[in-house]
Amino acid sequence: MSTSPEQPSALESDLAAPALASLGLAPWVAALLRAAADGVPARAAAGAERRAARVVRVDRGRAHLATADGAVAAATRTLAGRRAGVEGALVTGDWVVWARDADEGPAVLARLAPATALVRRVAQDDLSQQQELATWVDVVAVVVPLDVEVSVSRLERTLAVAWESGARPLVVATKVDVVADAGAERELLDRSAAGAEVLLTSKASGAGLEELRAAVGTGTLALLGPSGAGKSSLVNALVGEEVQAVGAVRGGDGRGRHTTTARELVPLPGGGVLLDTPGVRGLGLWETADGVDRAFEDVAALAARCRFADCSHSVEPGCAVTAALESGELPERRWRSHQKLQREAAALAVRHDERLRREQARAFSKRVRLTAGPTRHR
Ligand SMILES: Nc1nc2c(ncn2[C@@H]2O[C@H](COP(=O)(O)OP(=O)(O)OP(=O)(O)O)[C@@H](O)[C@H]2O)c(=O)[nH]1
Ligand SMILES: [Mg+2]
Ligand SMILES: [Zn+2]
Repeated sequence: MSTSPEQPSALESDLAAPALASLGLAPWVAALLRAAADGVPARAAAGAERRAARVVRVDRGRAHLATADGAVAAATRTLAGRRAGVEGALVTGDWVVWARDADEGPAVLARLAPATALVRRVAQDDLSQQQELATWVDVVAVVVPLDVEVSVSRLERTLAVAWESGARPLVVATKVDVVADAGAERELLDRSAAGAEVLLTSKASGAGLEELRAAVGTGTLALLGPSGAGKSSLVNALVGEEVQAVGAVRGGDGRGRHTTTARELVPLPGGGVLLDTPGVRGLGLWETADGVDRAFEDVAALAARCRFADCSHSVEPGCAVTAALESGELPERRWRSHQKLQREAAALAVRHDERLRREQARAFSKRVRLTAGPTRHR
């Protein structure tokens, strides 16, 4: 399709639209979208104008797109999309090229390979798989509620996920208004955050909200944390309106009931986007060796100082980890949770390899059956 010089294409006007800019469209992402649109084969959605959009939410079978002129729901599987060779499932946060197909309506024709992605390792029975949860996130805020005792191991696990995403991790403590000694909480969080910045916030007092707003900037900030932590409350506080439902905390254990049920992008007035998420469960299955190392940079740095490269940090002479445990430089509890996470990551990797091995064995036996062919049908 050729464009006259006076009349910008629909895609170019999208890429210049304030609506997409406020959804975090950076110039370099616009360039990628341009290239992706050029790459869509002509036979996919022939004649329809290519447009740009961001996926704000994905329901069963439908991707809700924010476009330059409003919300559009596109089927996640379309013939046009298949012709265009769209790869991978659509995920909240995706930047896509789409068009109104004459038969199928709005159809996604290209999905940018994400620069950053929140990923969950799911282990089901004997399978382990990666599942993308959200993409194109600039900051991952690990949300820690202060109305219950801080779970340092959960913080560390979630930070591992944050590091692995490729985005900048941030620790956001909530409900600081209910805390007697905020200084002590900050100290604990600073110690466990392995270099990530820590913000203490409260929707009740407004503490820390300006800093959080500044951390979003014009990018995308994802809120990750347990149910009832106050993620949606933070969204509402920054939007200045009750856009997200907020749940009541059950008496006693301070735990909420999963009020938010979908991952959803919420644009902020003045630019920038928040990603609200449902409380995360089963974080024990998210770890990877890489993420663990980055969440435990202090431990990794110690281990690098051991005399033996393959030190098991138990009986070896010149072990920097044992020395740091003895001197108290490395808290016992932190070391134990590092060990636990590493074991889980290792177990997951083994399950993954096991699955690969079985898949290869299956493919092989299928080939053998095929070549053996006719002799089997007597
Ligand atoms: N005291 C106090 N309570 C808060 C604060 N922020 C949130 N809460 C309360 O915490 C409860 C849970 O808040 P939500 O925002 O729904 O929590 P969530 O993290 O979105 O929970 P899910 O959607 O279930 O994952 C609600 O009762 C809020 O009123 C705060 O700053 N101070
Ligand atoms: Mg919520
Ligand atoms: Zn050692």
